[in-house]
Amino acid sequence: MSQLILHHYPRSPFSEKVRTLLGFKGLRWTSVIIPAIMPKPDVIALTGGYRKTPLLQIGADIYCDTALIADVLERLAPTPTLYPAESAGLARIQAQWADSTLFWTAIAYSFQPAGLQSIFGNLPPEHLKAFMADRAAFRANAPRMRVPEAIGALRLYLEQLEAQLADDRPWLLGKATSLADFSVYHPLWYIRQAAGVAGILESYPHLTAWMERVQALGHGTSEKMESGEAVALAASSTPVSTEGEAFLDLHGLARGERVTVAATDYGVDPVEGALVLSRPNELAVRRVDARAGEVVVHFPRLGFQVQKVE
Ligand SMILES: N[C@@H](CCC(=O)N[C@@H](CS)C(=O)NCC(=O)O)C(=O)O
Repeated sequence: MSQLILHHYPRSPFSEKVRTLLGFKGLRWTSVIIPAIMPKPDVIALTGGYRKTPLLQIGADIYCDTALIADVLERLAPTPTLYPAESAGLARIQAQWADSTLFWTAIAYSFQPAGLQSIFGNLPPEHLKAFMADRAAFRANAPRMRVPEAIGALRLYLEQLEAQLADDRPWLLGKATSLADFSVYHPLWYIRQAAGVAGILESYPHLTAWMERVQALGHGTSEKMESGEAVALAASSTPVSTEGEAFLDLHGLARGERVTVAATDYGVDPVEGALVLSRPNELAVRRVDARAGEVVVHFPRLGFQVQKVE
């Protein structure tokens, strides 16, 4: 199996989603810790602009966004599956809801003063200020909730999730684990980090027992690498060939045309390159970086937009 390099940092909920996916699949991986705020020169050398966390690197192929990373891990290690036949569609839909709606509700809820104190209490005030300034720019388009709305919405969501587990099923969609478990888990894991406001979870016994089950899947086995080494590894690797792949054209673009690809929700920094892959669920651009060399940067189709560079 190719070397799986996860670029992440400990407190990142979407990174926790992927760490737990790696545990579920029992994979060995390489851990590169990246900064939580800009500047991130080694991340940008690899992606060409995309700055969200986490990234999966396999040689000179860089996979952005955890929806795609989940699919890549499924391709590489199909068992145990994230998409059980009886609930694959539902798993993707519940995961998409959790990665957007539940996630932003959990963030707004956790950023109450008592939650902030638990998460950032040990940070010097200037670091907290730098973090908040970074996120204000990053979140330009993200939904914003105030605390009372976040509390109200979170209670309802937790009740709904508790009801989903009330028949003593082990996993959200039944007997089999699915992607839904990992996407619902990471926002609730973040609330747990916000210890001062995490008590809300204790009113939901099925949900807390389910969280223990997800946590028990672990994080697989990892070894550390410095980010500069990961950039050098990209430079000395060749991206996987995309020749001969069917090319789904929805934009009036030919293979190899210069485009930008950017997220449509938040963290919308564009990545420019030649469009070399256009699958129903995945896009990729090839770019040449002064430090990382020739890399192919991959994105899921959902949540991203492609624009021709004139
Ligand atoms: N849709 C993205 C969301 C990723 C995301 O929002 N990650 C957060 C951290 S958990 C982030 O990028 N924060 C800013 C940063 O790390 O620079 C995914 O599934 O990977």
